[in-house]
Amino acid sequence: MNDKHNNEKNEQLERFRTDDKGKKMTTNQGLKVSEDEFSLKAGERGPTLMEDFHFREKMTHFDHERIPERIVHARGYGAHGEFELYESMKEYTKAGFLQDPTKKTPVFVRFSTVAGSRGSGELARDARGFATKFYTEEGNYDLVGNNIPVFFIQDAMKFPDLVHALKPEPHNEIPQAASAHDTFWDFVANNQEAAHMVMWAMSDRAIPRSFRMMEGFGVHTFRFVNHQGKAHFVKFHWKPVLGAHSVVWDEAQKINGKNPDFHRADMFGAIENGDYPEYELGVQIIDEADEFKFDFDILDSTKLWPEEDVPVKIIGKMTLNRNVDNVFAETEQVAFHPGHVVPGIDFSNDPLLQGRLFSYTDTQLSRLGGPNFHELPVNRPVCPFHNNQRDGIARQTINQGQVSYHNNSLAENTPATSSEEEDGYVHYQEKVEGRKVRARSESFKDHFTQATLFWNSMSKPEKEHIKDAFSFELGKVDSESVQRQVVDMFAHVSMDLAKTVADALGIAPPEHGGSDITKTSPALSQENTNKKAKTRKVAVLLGNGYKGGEVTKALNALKAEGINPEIVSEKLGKVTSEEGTVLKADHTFLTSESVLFDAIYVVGGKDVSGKFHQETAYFVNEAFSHFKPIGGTEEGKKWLESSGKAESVGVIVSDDIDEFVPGFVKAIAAHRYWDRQIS
Ligand code: HDE
Repeated sequence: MNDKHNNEKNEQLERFRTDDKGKKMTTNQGLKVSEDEFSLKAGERGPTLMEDFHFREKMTHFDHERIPERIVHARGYGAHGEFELYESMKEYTKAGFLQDPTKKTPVFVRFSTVAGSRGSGELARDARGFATKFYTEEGNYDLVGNNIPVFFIQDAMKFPDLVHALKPEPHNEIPQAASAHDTFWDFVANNQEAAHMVMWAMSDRAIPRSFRMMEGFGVHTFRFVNHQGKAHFVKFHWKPVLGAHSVVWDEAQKINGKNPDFHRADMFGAIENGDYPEYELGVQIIDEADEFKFDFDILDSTKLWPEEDVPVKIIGKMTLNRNVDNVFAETEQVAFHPGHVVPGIDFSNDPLLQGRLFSYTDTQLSRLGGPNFHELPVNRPVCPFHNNQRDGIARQTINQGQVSYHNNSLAENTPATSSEEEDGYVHYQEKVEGRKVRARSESFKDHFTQATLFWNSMSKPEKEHIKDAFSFELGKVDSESVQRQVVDMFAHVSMDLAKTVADALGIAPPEHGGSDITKTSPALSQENTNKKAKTRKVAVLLGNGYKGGEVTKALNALKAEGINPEIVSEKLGKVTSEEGTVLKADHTFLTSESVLFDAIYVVGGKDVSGKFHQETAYFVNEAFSHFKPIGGTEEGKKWLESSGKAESVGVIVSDDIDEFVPGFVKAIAAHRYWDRQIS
């Protein structure tokens, strides 16, 4: 049993685990196998025989190993953990897992990119899924969110259109995992409600440094309902303890080539290392009486609630502390659904949410092959479940007894329903009236105010990145008409933005536009996030002939700060100091590159080749152009000085390790030096 961080869910999963190591091979029927390399043939060079049941079973199973990938969010990474509450939320909700701060709730989280296929590069410019399954004593509660707090469309009716436009184009299946193509931007220009989310998607948020450094949002407005039946509107937030950080676009594209598994490797490594990713759960709460107090409709998923207007109350923390045993069994087969709720959490009339409540079960039917996917180990609730649903493909439960209907007398009318007092789920009795209409509410018609709010809230470098992102994406669009339409559309967000992009595209600037919105929301800028050096990866460029004592001291001091230094040299194996001591290289210049690290520590050595110098120059120049912190001691310091970089911000050099380390740690925590100029 994997008893590290044991909990109810882990105990349940344990019943399904099996370890084949050290066991005798059998068929699926339990028959011991005597030969597994050769099929049964009529003579050594003869044809294979039909009666070879072992071959047939092995091949048949293999032939059916794949299931359809998720229609969106196909590329994902899952991990187990637990959620602990800081303070009881009983004033607002009767949800059992939000009552008692001493109680921990097991969770499973799956992070994902949206557009790409299952094997696509993880550094795509894209929203990220952030789906959490809470295994509560009252049943599973799924918070199926994204790392962007708003969405492209307002009504679920348009979701198939959005996804068709975003996915690779159907005539040639190009491009993979990218929105930089004609159909996506044609959709945007002709469905202008997308303006706000597109601003986020073109921002640094769409290229996170790590799943560990990414916010999560429930997006829709939900309801909290307390024991007295009083409801409040609520929005959910996950705030990463390490802060929200991103890479730069050039880096993202290179990472996709060098290590398309970069995000999952980062998560896997952090959890195995004991650097458990942590996210605080926050809620924004609006009294029902205040529903119409805002200059946007709180049912509109293209709008956020500015944190400065509706503060985020931090109510608990989730820690991810266990990697899955088997990616297919757990991460691939997990089935999330925003309709998996518990008493005390209810829906709003957001038309996007309402449509999702249909789609998620429906999609599992084709993906997981039938209606019994709730029986898969990862999906089972930790509380018992009883009802009159029966049979279906791959049913595992053996329901005993004669009765499978309600009402009945033969089983004393059980399984019995529960009253509200007995924690039966009772839908919030919102009064609803109106005519049946297919229409967009008048209150949903402003598409640009919050897009401009987002733009206004960005720091200068963040604005530059957005301009570059639009210029990149539209630069990949063939249709000049689409380029024109998009530039004209975003002129309503910012003339500065639209003009810069038009210039980059070589088309005329927009004639009309501009915005008189001046409001900002500082919480939207990643400049104002938590900044920590802990868990950052540093490449230590080391060659033979370094000062052994000094380097070991520096590495130990970095490790003491929770930083992960990894040695990069010309060859794997020993790197020998001038005293004859040895450090082991983790990577070579061939197997790694600066884009895979947060910072570079250049040491070099007295006995290095010209090639080492050349490789170091490439490594450092690239990191420097990506605004990364760079440190140098010994030969590295000299090299940084002679190349003119030592004078730049975020470049820390010293001959004294005691002085060097604190300065370098501070630089690593700063993440990037956006205003760096090549001196
Ligand atoms: Fe999803 N979405 N979605 N979505 N979504 C799916 O369900 C859908 C939306 C989100 O790791 C699918 O099991 C519709 C918003 C995540 O397994 C599917 C609409 C948000 C995941 C589906 C939306 C999300 C999905 C595909 C518009 C953020 C991955 C596979 C009405 C709040 C969950 C699956 C995982 C997955 C439908 C919009 C988040 C087809 C119809 C908004 C994180 O059911």
